[in-house]
Parts: sequence; structure tokens; C-alpha cells
Amino acid sequence: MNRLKEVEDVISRHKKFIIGSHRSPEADAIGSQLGLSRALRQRGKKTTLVNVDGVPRNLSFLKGADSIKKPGEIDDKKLSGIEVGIVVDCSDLDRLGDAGKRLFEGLPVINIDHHKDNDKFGDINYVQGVAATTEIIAELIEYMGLTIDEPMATALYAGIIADTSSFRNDNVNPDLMERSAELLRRGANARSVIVNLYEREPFIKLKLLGEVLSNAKFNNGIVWTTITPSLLEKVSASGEDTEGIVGTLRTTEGAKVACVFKELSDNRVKVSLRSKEGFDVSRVASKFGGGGHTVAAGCLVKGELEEVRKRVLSEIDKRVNA
Ligand SMILES: [Mn+2]
Repeated sequence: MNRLKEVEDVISRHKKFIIGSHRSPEADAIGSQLGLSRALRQRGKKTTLVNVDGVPRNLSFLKGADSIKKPGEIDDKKLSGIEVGIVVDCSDLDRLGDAGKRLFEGLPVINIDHHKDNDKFGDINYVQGVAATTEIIAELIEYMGLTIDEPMATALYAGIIADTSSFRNDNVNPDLMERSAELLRRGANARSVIVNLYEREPFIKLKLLGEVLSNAKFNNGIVWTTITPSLLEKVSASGEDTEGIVGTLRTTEGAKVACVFKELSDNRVKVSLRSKEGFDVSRVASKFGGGGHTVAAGCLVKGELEEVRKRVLSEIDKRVNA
């Protein structure tokens, strides 16, 4: 029996589902939950949606986003009688967070994901190495003979945009483009996805970017910058406003590795690494107790900013310019 059939069978045989996604969710996690939930409801099922961190501000435009609750916010009535747990976009169960994971205890679990390192934690595992989990959800909805409507299409398309960085990553292929075209045909609002994902930056964040870029250094294929608490204070930015800066650094022509050193208040430095041209930054990160993917990785290192910066840069230099 094929895996999609197994998933469909479990869905047909039950009535009430809980659908969870990983902490710090982005559009692929939230979009998968919303698309799948709407499809199941179309089939007369009941769904409860959970995320330990809730829905980020920039995804609240997706229809039904307010139905995704943190574990403590879900009322008992919605939690009673749940028969099956569906976990989307998670490589392992811990990604649900402790409070999220507890809601799945004792339930048969369907694991729907696209991470290469998925540890197959489910009773049924539908894991495909595609660009986004929402691609798999679209495939499942189609397989079940259900209709993708406009809200589903927009939610699923948002997952694809996020996980391909707007069709810029090396996971873009003809199947993905055909799936995306189909979602657009079903009414996905492409422009509103882009505006909400990329054009809702707080002005302070742009001011911070200006400061941080003006301090950047570029040497021997490595582009890097530092962010201190006093710099954040100067432009009234918060720690979250630093997100995305390392990606901007990577756009430098000739850069093999981009690196941001963020000084935290507790004598630790958060190091964010990005690469291109195939250099594996996860090896650098793991040397300092962190981890990640080939092109994106990070670590938290104990010590003074200057000293950590020197150690990490010399490690990168050793590998890049070997
Ligand atoms: Mn994903």
C-alpha cells in the first residue's frame, strides 16, 4: 500500500485530529497546518491546531491563522476526544516543544515532513525530500480528491515561497514550479504573500541594518559584522530585529561565507553563518557546539565578543582558504 493511501485511510477512519508544527514557526509550518486543516474540514473532520509559540505577526494574514493556539490557550472541549495527531514540517517530535509534544502523547501520529534528517517518529511517516512541506500537503489534498480553495492555495504557496527563499534556493525544480502554478490557478494571492513575508519590516530594523552594514568587513572571501547591545540601544532595536542581516551580507560578490556575531548580555556570543559556493558552514558551527545545514548554521559561544570573533573567523579562514 502506498504511503499516501495509508495517510488517507487513517484520515477517513477518524473524526477528530490535532495538527501541530514546530516552535518558532515560519510560513511552511503555519501554511501546512492551515492548508491541511481546511482540507480535513472540507471532508467533515474536526481539527485542533497547536503551536507552542503561536503564529508570528507576519503570518496572521492567512485565513484561519487565529485558530492556531498555544497549548495553554486551547479549551478542554477542543482537546477531548482527539483520535489522531498529525505533525507537519518537524524533523523530530521535540520540535513541537515540551508543551506541544504532551498533547500528542498516546495518540497515533502521522508525520508529514520534508527534512532530510527526519527521524521517522510517526506511526505513519510521509516524508519526501521536496522543497516545502506545503508541497506535500497539496499533493495529499489532491490525492484525497479534495478541492484546493483560495485560502488553502495562499497558505500552501506561502510555505513554498518561504522555504525556497522566493524560488532562489537550489531546491527549485520543474515539479515545484508546476505545483506553484497550480496553486496560483487555485487563487493563491502571490503578491500578498510577498508583502507579508518580506515587506513588513519595522523601520527600526532598516535603521539597524544600515548601522550594521556600515561596520561590515570583507576579507579573503569572508564577510562579517558584529552587533552589540549598545548598537541595538542606539537605534532602539531589539534582538529580534537582527534576523535576516546575515542573509544580506551573503549577497556580497565573492563572499564564500557570511557571518554575524551578536553579543548577548550573558557573556555569550551568538554566531550566525551563511555560505554559498558549496562551503559547509555546519562543520564550523558544530566545532563550536552548534549545528545546522550546509548553507545556514549557527552556534552560541561563551566568551568576550572580540575573542570569540577571532576564534571563529580563524576557523572559517582555515577551511575556506585551505
Ligand atoms: Mn519546511
